[in-house]
Amino acid sequence: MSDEQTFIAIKPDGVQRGLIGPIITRFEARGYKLAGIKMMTASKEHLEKHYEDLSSKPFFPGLIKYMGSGPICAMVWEGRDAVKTGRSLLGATNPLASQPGTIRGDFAIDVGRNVCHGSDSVENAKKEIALWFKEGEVQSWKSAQHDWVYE
Ligand code: YYY
Ligand code: MG
Repeated sequence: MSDEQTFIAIKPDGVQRGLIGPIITRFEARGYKLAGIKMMTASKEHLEKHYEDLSSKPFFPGLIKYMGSGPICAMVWEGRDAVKTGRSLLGATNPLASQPGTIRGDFAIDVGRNVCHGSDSVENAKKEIALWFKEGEVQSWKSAQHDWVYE
């Protein structure tokens, strides 16, 4: 299937550091298709919902504060195995454990400033896309490159 979607977000540090272009370039160059994109400063309630599974973690309050500290670039990327491959493009949660060549491995040092988010399962991708995007904000379109990316 080539229409799997994942939710990828460039966090406030990634936006401030001018990394929107480089991060988008990696997904585009790999062959993924951008189905939705917007800038959004998320409310505390929105972020608490997004990270609800982590609410008992000691880093949770700091994570919510950092994520709400400025605009986020929220995106939906589409293509075969987009969730799993999206995670591998991002690298490990802790940038110091990320391989060079990954986004976090090339652009980040601190786990609390790891520049990007990616859904960790197809089920969570669906939930996150529904949380961050309204009906009509995600486009269904055929890329002219499709038959050059997929056999
Ligand atoms: O999915 P991913 O972003 O790679 O990691 P999660 O375990 O979902 O944690 C979400 C977010 O929390 C992570 O990107 C940074 C932050 N965080 C942290 O500040 N300190 C930790 N020890 C673990 C995670
Ligand atoms: Mg996660």
